[in-house]
Amino acid sequence: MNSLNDNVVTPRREETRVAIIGGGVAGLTLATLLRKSGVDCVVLERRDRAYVEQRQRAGVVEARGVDMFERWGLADQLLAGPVATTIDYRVNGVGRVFDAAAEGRKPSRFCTQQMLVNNLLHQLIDVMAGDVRFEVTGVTVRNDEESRPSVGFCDQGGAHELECDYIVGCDGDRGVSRASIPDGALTRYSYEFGYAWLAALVEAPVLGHAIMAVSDHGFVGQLPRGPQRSRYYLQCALSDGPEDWPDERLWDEIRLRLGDDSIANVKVHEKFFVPLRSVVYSPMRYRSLFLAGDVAHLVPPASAKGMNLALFDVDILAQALAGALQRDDTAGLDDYSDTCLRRVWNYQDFAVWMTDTMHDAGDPAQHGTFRQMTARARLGQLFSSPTAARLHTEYQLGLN
Ligand code: RFL
Repeated sequence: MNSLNDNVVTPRREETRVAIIGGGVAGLTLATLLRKSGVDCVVLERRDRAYVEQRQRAGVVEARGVDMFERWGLADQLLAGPVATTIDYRVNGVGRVFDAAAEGRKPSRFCTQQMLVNNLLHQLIDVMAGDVRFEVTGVTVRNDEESRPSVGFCDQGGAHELECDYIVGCDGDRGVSRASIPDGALTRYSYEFGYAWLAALVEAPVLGHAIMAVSDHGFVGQLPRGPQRSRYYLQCALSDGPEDWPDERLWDEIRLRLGDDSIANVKVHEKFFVPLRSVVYSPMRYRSLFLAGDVAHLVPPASAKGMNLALFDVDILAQALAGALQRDDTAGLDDYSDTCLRRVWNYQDFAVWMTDTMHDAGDPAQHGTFRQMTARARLGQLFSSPTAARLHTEYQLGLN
């Protein structure tokens, strides 16, 4: 019961094993895996369910993620959509289709982040009766040596103090969990690429293969976002905003960069701008608080790996938490940060490769004509060198 005393609200005390801050793809997947393992947890999400359900971002669950959901017995419930193995890499309008399929490996699948999140919400809340609190405010983290870890928050019922064994921060780059860690405890590594992407969700499907195209006018990509829609990404200046990109200019640039005059203007549902940057925080743990997903690392969207890295983190963490809480074996938790960061750095390197190659090979104003030609040679290797093709396939499938 809440009690009021001189305007001081006594929070209602609650208990769980794992308190998860953030109900995006990382938090919801972790909670679903923990429920599957029989570990009690509560997800605290600041937005309402409708908002979380409609937030659109990634499009492909890599092959490793597909394997992971199969291993947890959740692939049929969570993944939908056709297989995704091909990318049309175009240079000045001339396309070559790269097939990222490997013998004996299951393919990646088109499954938009929105579709995955909707399926997770249904599975976790409606099927498994999981505990997700939406629209919470004022989340605070208590993670010291003196007391049991706990998370404070408010909802319509008042103030709560959720005691737990472990706290997991899945609250993205601007959340409160990482901010609760004292200065100096984590190292931040970052790199700014110096340009941005305009992302435009449009009412037109991808016809054929996903496209990543460079031209002398800059980068443009077109990636599937469901049966009726696709997202175009266009390289633009960091300072660009919506006023610089009316729909007419958007379509003119798409036609110019793809070298295809037959593309018609169709409805544009949304436009937003993403600065291209890479960030890593190390280690991904502070005492009883673990970080997973975007709160610990950001990759530029050219790599299409942010959601997939988040899925890897929570796969490792769910197993480690179950080991600690059910078998008193904390080895998995002790290794968590090193295990994830090894993979994160591999994919940061892949993201730098993709981002530099797809932009240097385009507009020579980027890094000059010499780097334009070396980047085009690098892209060409994917089609002439089986060794280069094999490494690229491994990265696309998420095997590194
Ligand atoms: P999310 O999905 O941002 O979820 C964080 C959640 O935490 C909540 N939150 C709080 N809750 C309670 N209290 C607080 N104080 C809170 N602060 C925040 C938020 O409301 C939210 O619900 O992070 P998460 O779970 O770590 O998942 C990461 C992925 O969303 C992200 O990496 C991907 O979307 C990145 N990404 C892509 N990844 C891919 O694997 N393939 C792609 O093709 C791909 N394309 C993209 C992308 C990201 C993009 N943007 C928007 C930068 C394309 C774009 C344009």
